[in-house]
Amino acid sequence: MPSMTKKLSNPSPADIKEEILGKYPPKVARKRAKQILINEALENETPEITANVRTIPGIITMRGCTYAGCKGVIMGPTRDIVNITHGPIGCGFYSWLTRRNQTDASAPDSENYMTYCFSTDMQDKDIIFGGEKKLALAIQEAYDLFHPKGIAIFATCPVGLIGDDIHAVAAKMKEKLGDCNVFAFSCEGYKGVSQSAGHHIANNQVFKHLVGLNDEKKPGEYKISLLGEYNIGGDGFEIDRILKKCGISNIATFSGNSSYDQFASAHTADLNAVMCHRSINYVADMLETKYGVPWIKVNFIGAGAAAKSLRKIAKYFGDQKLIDRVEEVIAEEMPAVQMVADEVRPRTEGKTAMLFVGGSRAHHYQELFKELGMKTISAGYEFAHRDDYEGREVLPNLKVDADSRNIEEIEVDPDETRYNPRKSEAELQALSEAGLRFKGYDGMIPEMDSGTMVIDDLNQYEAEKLVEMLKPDIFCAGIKEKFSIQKLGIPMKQLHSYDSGGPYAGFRGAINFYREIDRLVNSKVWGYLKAPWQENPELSATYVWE
Ligand code: CFM
Repeated sequence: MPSMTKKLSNPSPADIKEEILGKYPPKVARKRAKQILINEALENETPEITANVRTIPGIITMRGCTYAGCKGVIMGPTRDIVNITHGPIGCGFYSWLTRRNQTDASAPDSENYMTYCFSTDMQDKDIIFGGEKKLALAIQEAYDLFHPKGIAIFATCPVGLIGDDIHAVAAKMKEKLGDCNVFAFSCEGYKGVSQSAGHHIANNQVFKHLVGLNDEKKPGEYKISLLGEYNIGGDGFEIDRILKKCGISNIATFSGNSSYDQFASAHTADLNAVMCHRSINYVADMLETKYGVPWIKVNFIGAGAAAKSLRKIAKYFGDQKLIDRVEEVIAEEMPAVQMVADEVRPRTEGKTAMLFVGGSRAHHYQELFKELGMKTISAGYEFAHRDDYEGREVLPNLKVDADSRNIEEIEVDPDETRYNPRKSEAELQALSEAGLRFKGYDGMIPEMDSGTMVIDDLNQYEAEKLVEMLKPDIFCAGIKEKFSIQKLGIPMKQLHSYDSGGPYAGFRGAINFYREIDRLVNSKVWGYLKAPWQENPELSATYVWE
């Protein structure tokens, strides 16, 4: 196909932006211009980007829907809650085992419903006459079969359109069943502009219906909860291995390899460590307001970042025994990481990467690329908000539009009996002065070099243009992008599902990542993408009668 790209030998970011926008009608171009940012060092401030706004109809976005964010992302990784999709069978089917969140159900008494697909399988007549009765029957059937501790109901688009009252059905069934916690999520696919709205809807309900149900004291000296870690490709297993080695107890992971009881006990931890800021930061705030548990931002993607995060946790508890143990663990783990980094680095140094992932990985994975000596030349989130780009300082200035107003914000007050500030104001102050930052996140933009391109809600057309013009050595995104990028002759790494690989978190994860990226960016196969006759049409033939 003839390419419309102007032949620029060394296009500047401004040329690229102009070229991309040039294809759009003026109104679309004006809107996209605010979501395509050329990073520059401004005096004391971070450049502003537009984010968390509707995708323009007709554009092939990389985003998913609100139901996906709720049912798939937040509730998907919990093994012992039965998740029933109330809707046509397609929604249940396509969200069945498609995210690579892993679980460990090896204990003899651990239930695992993740391998099942539960759906009310709505038909035309249910759309016309209402689906509430069918939903109640489905809940009863799941209960009779499995007797789970909890049943969660997820609304799909048609359920919202016909007005089934899923919360009333859930409340009625909870009362009827007696020993099963039934709750529902109004997470219709169209409810928000992306899956981010689904995270919020899910987390609010988890906070209302699950967190705080179990006050029993869990064993452990240093108790944390890990917020926003979903155990994709076993990342959570590796983080748990490291924490355990350090003597840190993980009370609850939201929600990788989690269970009903972990959510119920989360409020008993003494610190919340936030991995994915986008999907869960408000839960950290709510846990602090209601129960007095402070939070810090961590990142276990990248060996250096993992070591830094462990040191932060140790600093918070302030116990010399833990501080020393963390140093010992880092000293034990790092040589193997360093050995592979040293081996690979001569082959990866100076190569370039582009990262377009949901809401935190496009930032976190820049750490791993830095450890390989690679430069991230363009990155963006599918659905993150301005605070994930520019830092939490912008939170008070965020515009509340009709779409964000649609998503419930729950009011939380200190719990009358269980609010217990884990550190006094003076202790928190002293820790902050010693360099430990609470509730802090600076976002992705300040950490990227000037002249790099930060693009929100990238679409297929823009992805192809970027790759054509900047020719990165690797492009990271998801399955929807994979093959169109590979057809352009650029290796593509899935950073949602990790293509069947992983873990990439922690120390062992870093080693896995270094080796895979080395293989990808140095493979010769990309040079053979064009058939010989496309490059050099030298064969000729004549018809016999000529
Ligand atoms: Fe958080 Fe995630 Fe992400 Fe996310 Fe996701 Fe994911 Fe992601 Mo896919 S919770 S924002 S909604 S880190 S499923 S584990 S990889 S888009 S960058």
